[in-house]
Order: sequence, then structure tokens, then C-alpha cells
Amino acid sequence: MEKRIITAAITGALHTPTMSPYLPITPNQIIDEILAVHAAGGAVCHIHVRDPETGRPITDLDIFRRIATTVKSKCDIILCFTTGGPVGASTDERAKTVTAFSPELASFNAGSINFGLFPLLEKYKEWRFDWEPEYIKMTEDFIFSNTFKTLQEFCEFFRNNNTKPELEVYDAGMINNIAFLVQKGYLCKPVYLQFVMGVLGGITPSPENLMFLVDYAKRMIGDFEFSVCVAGRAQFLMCTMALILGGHVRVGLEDNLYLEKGALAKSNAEQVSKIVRIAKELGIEAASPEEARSFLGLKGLDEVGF
Ligand code: KMH
Ligand code: ZN
Repeated sequence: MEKRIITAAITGALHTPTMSPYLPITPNQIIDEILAVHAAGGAVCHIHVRDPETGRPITDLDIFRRIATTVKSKCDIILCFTTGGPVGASTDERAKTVTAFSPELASFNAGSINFGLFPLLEKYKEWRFDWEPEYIKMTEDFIFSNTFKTLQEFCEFFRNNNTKPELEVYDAGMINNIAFLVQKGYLCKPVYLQFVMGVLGGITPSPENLMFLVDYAKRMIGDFEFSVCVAGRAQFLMCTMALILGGHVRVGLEDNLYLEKGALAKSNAEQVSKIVRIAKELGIEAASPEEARSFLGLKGLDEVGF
């Protein structure tokens, strides 16, 4: 059976507590979700942290450290730390998860986009916390900034920490940014691309668009591994397409709160189990964390800073 990497994005910085009672908020909830994802066949967990009281996305290094050290003591799953951070975080704040923990893998957002969550405001009338509607509304006037200057700075500290960048590609132009960084020697091939589809401000999820991204990356970059993650209800359709195209997949409540139309996912592990079932029907098996390390050329848990 072919092996592919299944990633779960545990909680993210986009959805808010009112949107789902199953969204992990506290460090213990995030730890439990990561361990359950590992048991369900996930090889990588992409992690953000939140204020345990209010569920607001934050960059608290003590919480990151508690989660990372506890998980590392219990299993060998790969932790992919966010450098996207909370909406509106500065690039200095965002960089801390790599400079503080030297993880094996971290997200690297390969360009600037508008990041519009504000249409979600129409779906909810009552909010559990006052910060939620303000946080969502703020995205109407928010540019997720990743300039060439910060991209080059990010390449430096990823390299200095021997952290593999998971290059988040929200639109075609970011493939060109990556080709530029490779050509200038800031990034080394083979690169690891995460095609992020369905964000308002980036490319929409469709088979044609995914095939275009893969083809465009082949023309512009050449040697790469790719994964696909989708914000919203197209998640499982496009992840299935990713498997068919030879890619890896990312599921998780950061990207999609539902297991199927009208049914909230009760955990990240539920979504992992679903994509594992689909993959199995296609003759594809979930890669172990060790197999994923070899696919991606990661440094191993002995080399991390936590
Ligand atoms: N924080 C969002 C604006 C990442 O984790 O690197 C983007 C994000 C991507 O969450
Ligand atoms: Zn993220």
C-alpha cells in the first residue's frame, strides 16, 4: 500500500468557541486531541494555542512548551508549530515558535493575502465571548502580511533552527515567491508545499484549481512534496483529490468544523479516521511519524528544543 502523511490542524486561530463546542481550547484539550489524532493514524499535528479562559488565539510560549513536552513524552508524532499566529500578530511574535522551540516542522506562509473571516459574522447571532465578533470583524480590514523582507528573515531563522518550512500556498503567486526564494538560495529543494484552498482572499477549492497548482509548482519549482488543506466544506472532497494526485492531506478543526454536511466533527480524530477510511479504499495507508520524517527529511525529535 502507498503511504501518505495525514496532518491534523488541531485548533487554529480562525474559528472561535461559539462556532463549535468541540473546538479544543485548553492545553489539556489540545494535548488530548493530539494523542487521539496519533492513535487514529495522524503523523503530524499543526498547533496553535489559545487563552484557556476565553479561547482567544494567543502566542503563549509557556502553553506551547507544556503541550509540546507533554506530547513528546507520550508519542512520536511530529508537531508543526504555527508561525501564522493569531490574526493580527506581528512577524516578531509569529517567529517565536521557531526561535524558542527549534521544531522539526513549522508553517511558513509564502506570501501576503487578505484573510477574510468576516462573512462568518452572519452565521451567529449570540456570542459566548465579547472578543469573538470583534476578532472576526477585524478581518474585513486585515492583510496577512508576509513581505519579501519577512520571507527572507523567516528563511534565515528556519535554517538557523534546522526547522523544515511547511510552505503554505494560498494562491498561485506564492508558488512564484517560493521559486524566487529557491533561486536566491534562501530555500532548499525538495520543498514541502501545503496548498491551502478556500480561504477568502486565496484560491477557491476545485479539482481544476488543485491540478493547476500542482502543475504550476512543477513548472516553477520542480522538486517538491505537497499536501492539501481546505477551509470549509470542500475539505474531504479536495483531500480525496489530493490523494489521487499523489499528495498528502491535512484535516482538522482549524480548517473545517464539520465531519459532514450539518454535522459538527466531535474531534480532530474523527476527521482523521474519515480520511484514513477514504485513503484505505484507494489503496493508500497513513504514514507513521517516522515514515513522514523520512519523506520530508526532518531532523528527528532528538534535535528539537523542547
Ligand atoms: N493565523 C492565520 C492568519 C499558519 O498557521 O501558519 C493563518 C494561519 C496559518 O493559521
Ligand atoms: Zn495554522
